[in-house]
Amino acid sequence: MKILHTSDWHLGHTLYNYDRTQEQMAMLLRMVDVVREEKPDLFLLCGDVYHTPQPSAAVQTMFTNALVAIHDANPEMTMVITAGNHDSGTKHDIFRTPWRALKVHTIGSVNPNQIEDLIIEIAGKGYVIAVPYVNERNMPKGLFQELLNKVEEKNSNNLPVVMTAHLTVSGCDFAGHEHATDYAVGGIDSYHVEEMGSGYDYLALGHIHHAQFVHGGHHRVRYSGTPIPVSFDENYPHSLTMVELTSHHEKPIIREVEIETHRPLVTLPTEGAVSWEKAKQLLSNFPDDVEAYIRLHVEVEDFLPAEAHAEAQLISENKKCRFCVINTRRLNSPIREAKMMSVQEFKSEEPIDIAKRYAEDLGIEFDNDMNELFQQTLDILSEDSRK
Ligand SMILES: [Mn+2]
Repeated sequence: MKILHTSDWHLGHTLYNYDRTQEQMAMLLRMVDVVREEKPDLFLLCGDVYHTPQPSAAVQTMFTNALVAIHDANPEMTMVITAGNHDSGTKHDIFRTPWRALKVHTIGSVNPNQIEDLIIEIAGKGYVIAVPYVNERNMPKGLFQELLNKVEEKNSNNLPVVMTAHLTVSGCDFAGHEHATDYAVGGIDSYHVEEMGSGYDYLALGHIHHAQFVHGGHHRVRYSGTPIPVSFDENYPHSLTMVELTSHHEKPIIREVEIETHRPLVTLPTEGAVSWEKAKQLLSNFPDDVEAYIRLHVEVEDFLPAEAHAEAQLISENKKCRFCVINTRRLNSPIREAKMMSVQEFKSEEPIDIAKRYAEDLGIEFDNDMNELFQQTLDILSEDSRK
């Protein structure tokens, strides 16, 4: 069984209010080409189809047209599309029935009384256990192993077994995810790879945007990463993953297929930060005809000049690049070493300590007034959550 594994398309994502339809279309066309060339038996899109639960009509049309084009590129192929934490699970299921006519299976949510709905058999080829994003509070206990056991019972021909999930597996590399809150908020908790059960031949993951094998997953547990960067910090090549499985209990053969970014996200300078004067120079030296998004990293003594943003806009006016944002770093504030934190570590932090660190990063003094204000806000919030 040959599998194309992708996730986190985030269709409809805008970058600093710039419309990204063009690049998203280019990515979708590339998907169609890869499917035509590779002729996979199974196409897996493991969550975060859209960037928001309420995508516009135009974005939904773009996606549904792309699905039909991908199907047409290899009509024998089965497609399995699960919802991610950015998607609306219920909306994801609306067209479940008509999509089946094109061998497209949409899985938006888990019904604990009908978990066998998550098992898709591809006749003579293999099994897919399609688990969408599930808020940890609603995740049925032992769901993964129960599903794997159900498949094991049916699988008398020793066909390959693939499972999907949209979640964080602990110990993976968060590169590209700027805010730790991406994991802690929205109910995304991290799972140990052992909690995902045993009995699958390949575990196709979505949620983390950097393509990678999961540590401890014996080279059969993998995030495909985003095919198109969603943030400036995703400054690595983007790809989809091709997997070949011969039979149950055999090692998968895995390779990446690079997806070129149509309009790259560029940070100037590429490392560190420079003065505002130097940053302006870098921006004006940026080639006129290169389509890119630009972020500037600027070192300041106190604050950026008020007109800095307008100045940068003016410099890029006659260029094809799109100026997005200026990130500042204060010269005199001691630069704390960036610290990698696990979700557990982050959760054990007191909110006030996180706020204090944030203030420190911004160069704001966290005085008694701030302290009090923060405490009051926390009290209001905790009262609200009790209602
Ligand atoms: Mn995502």
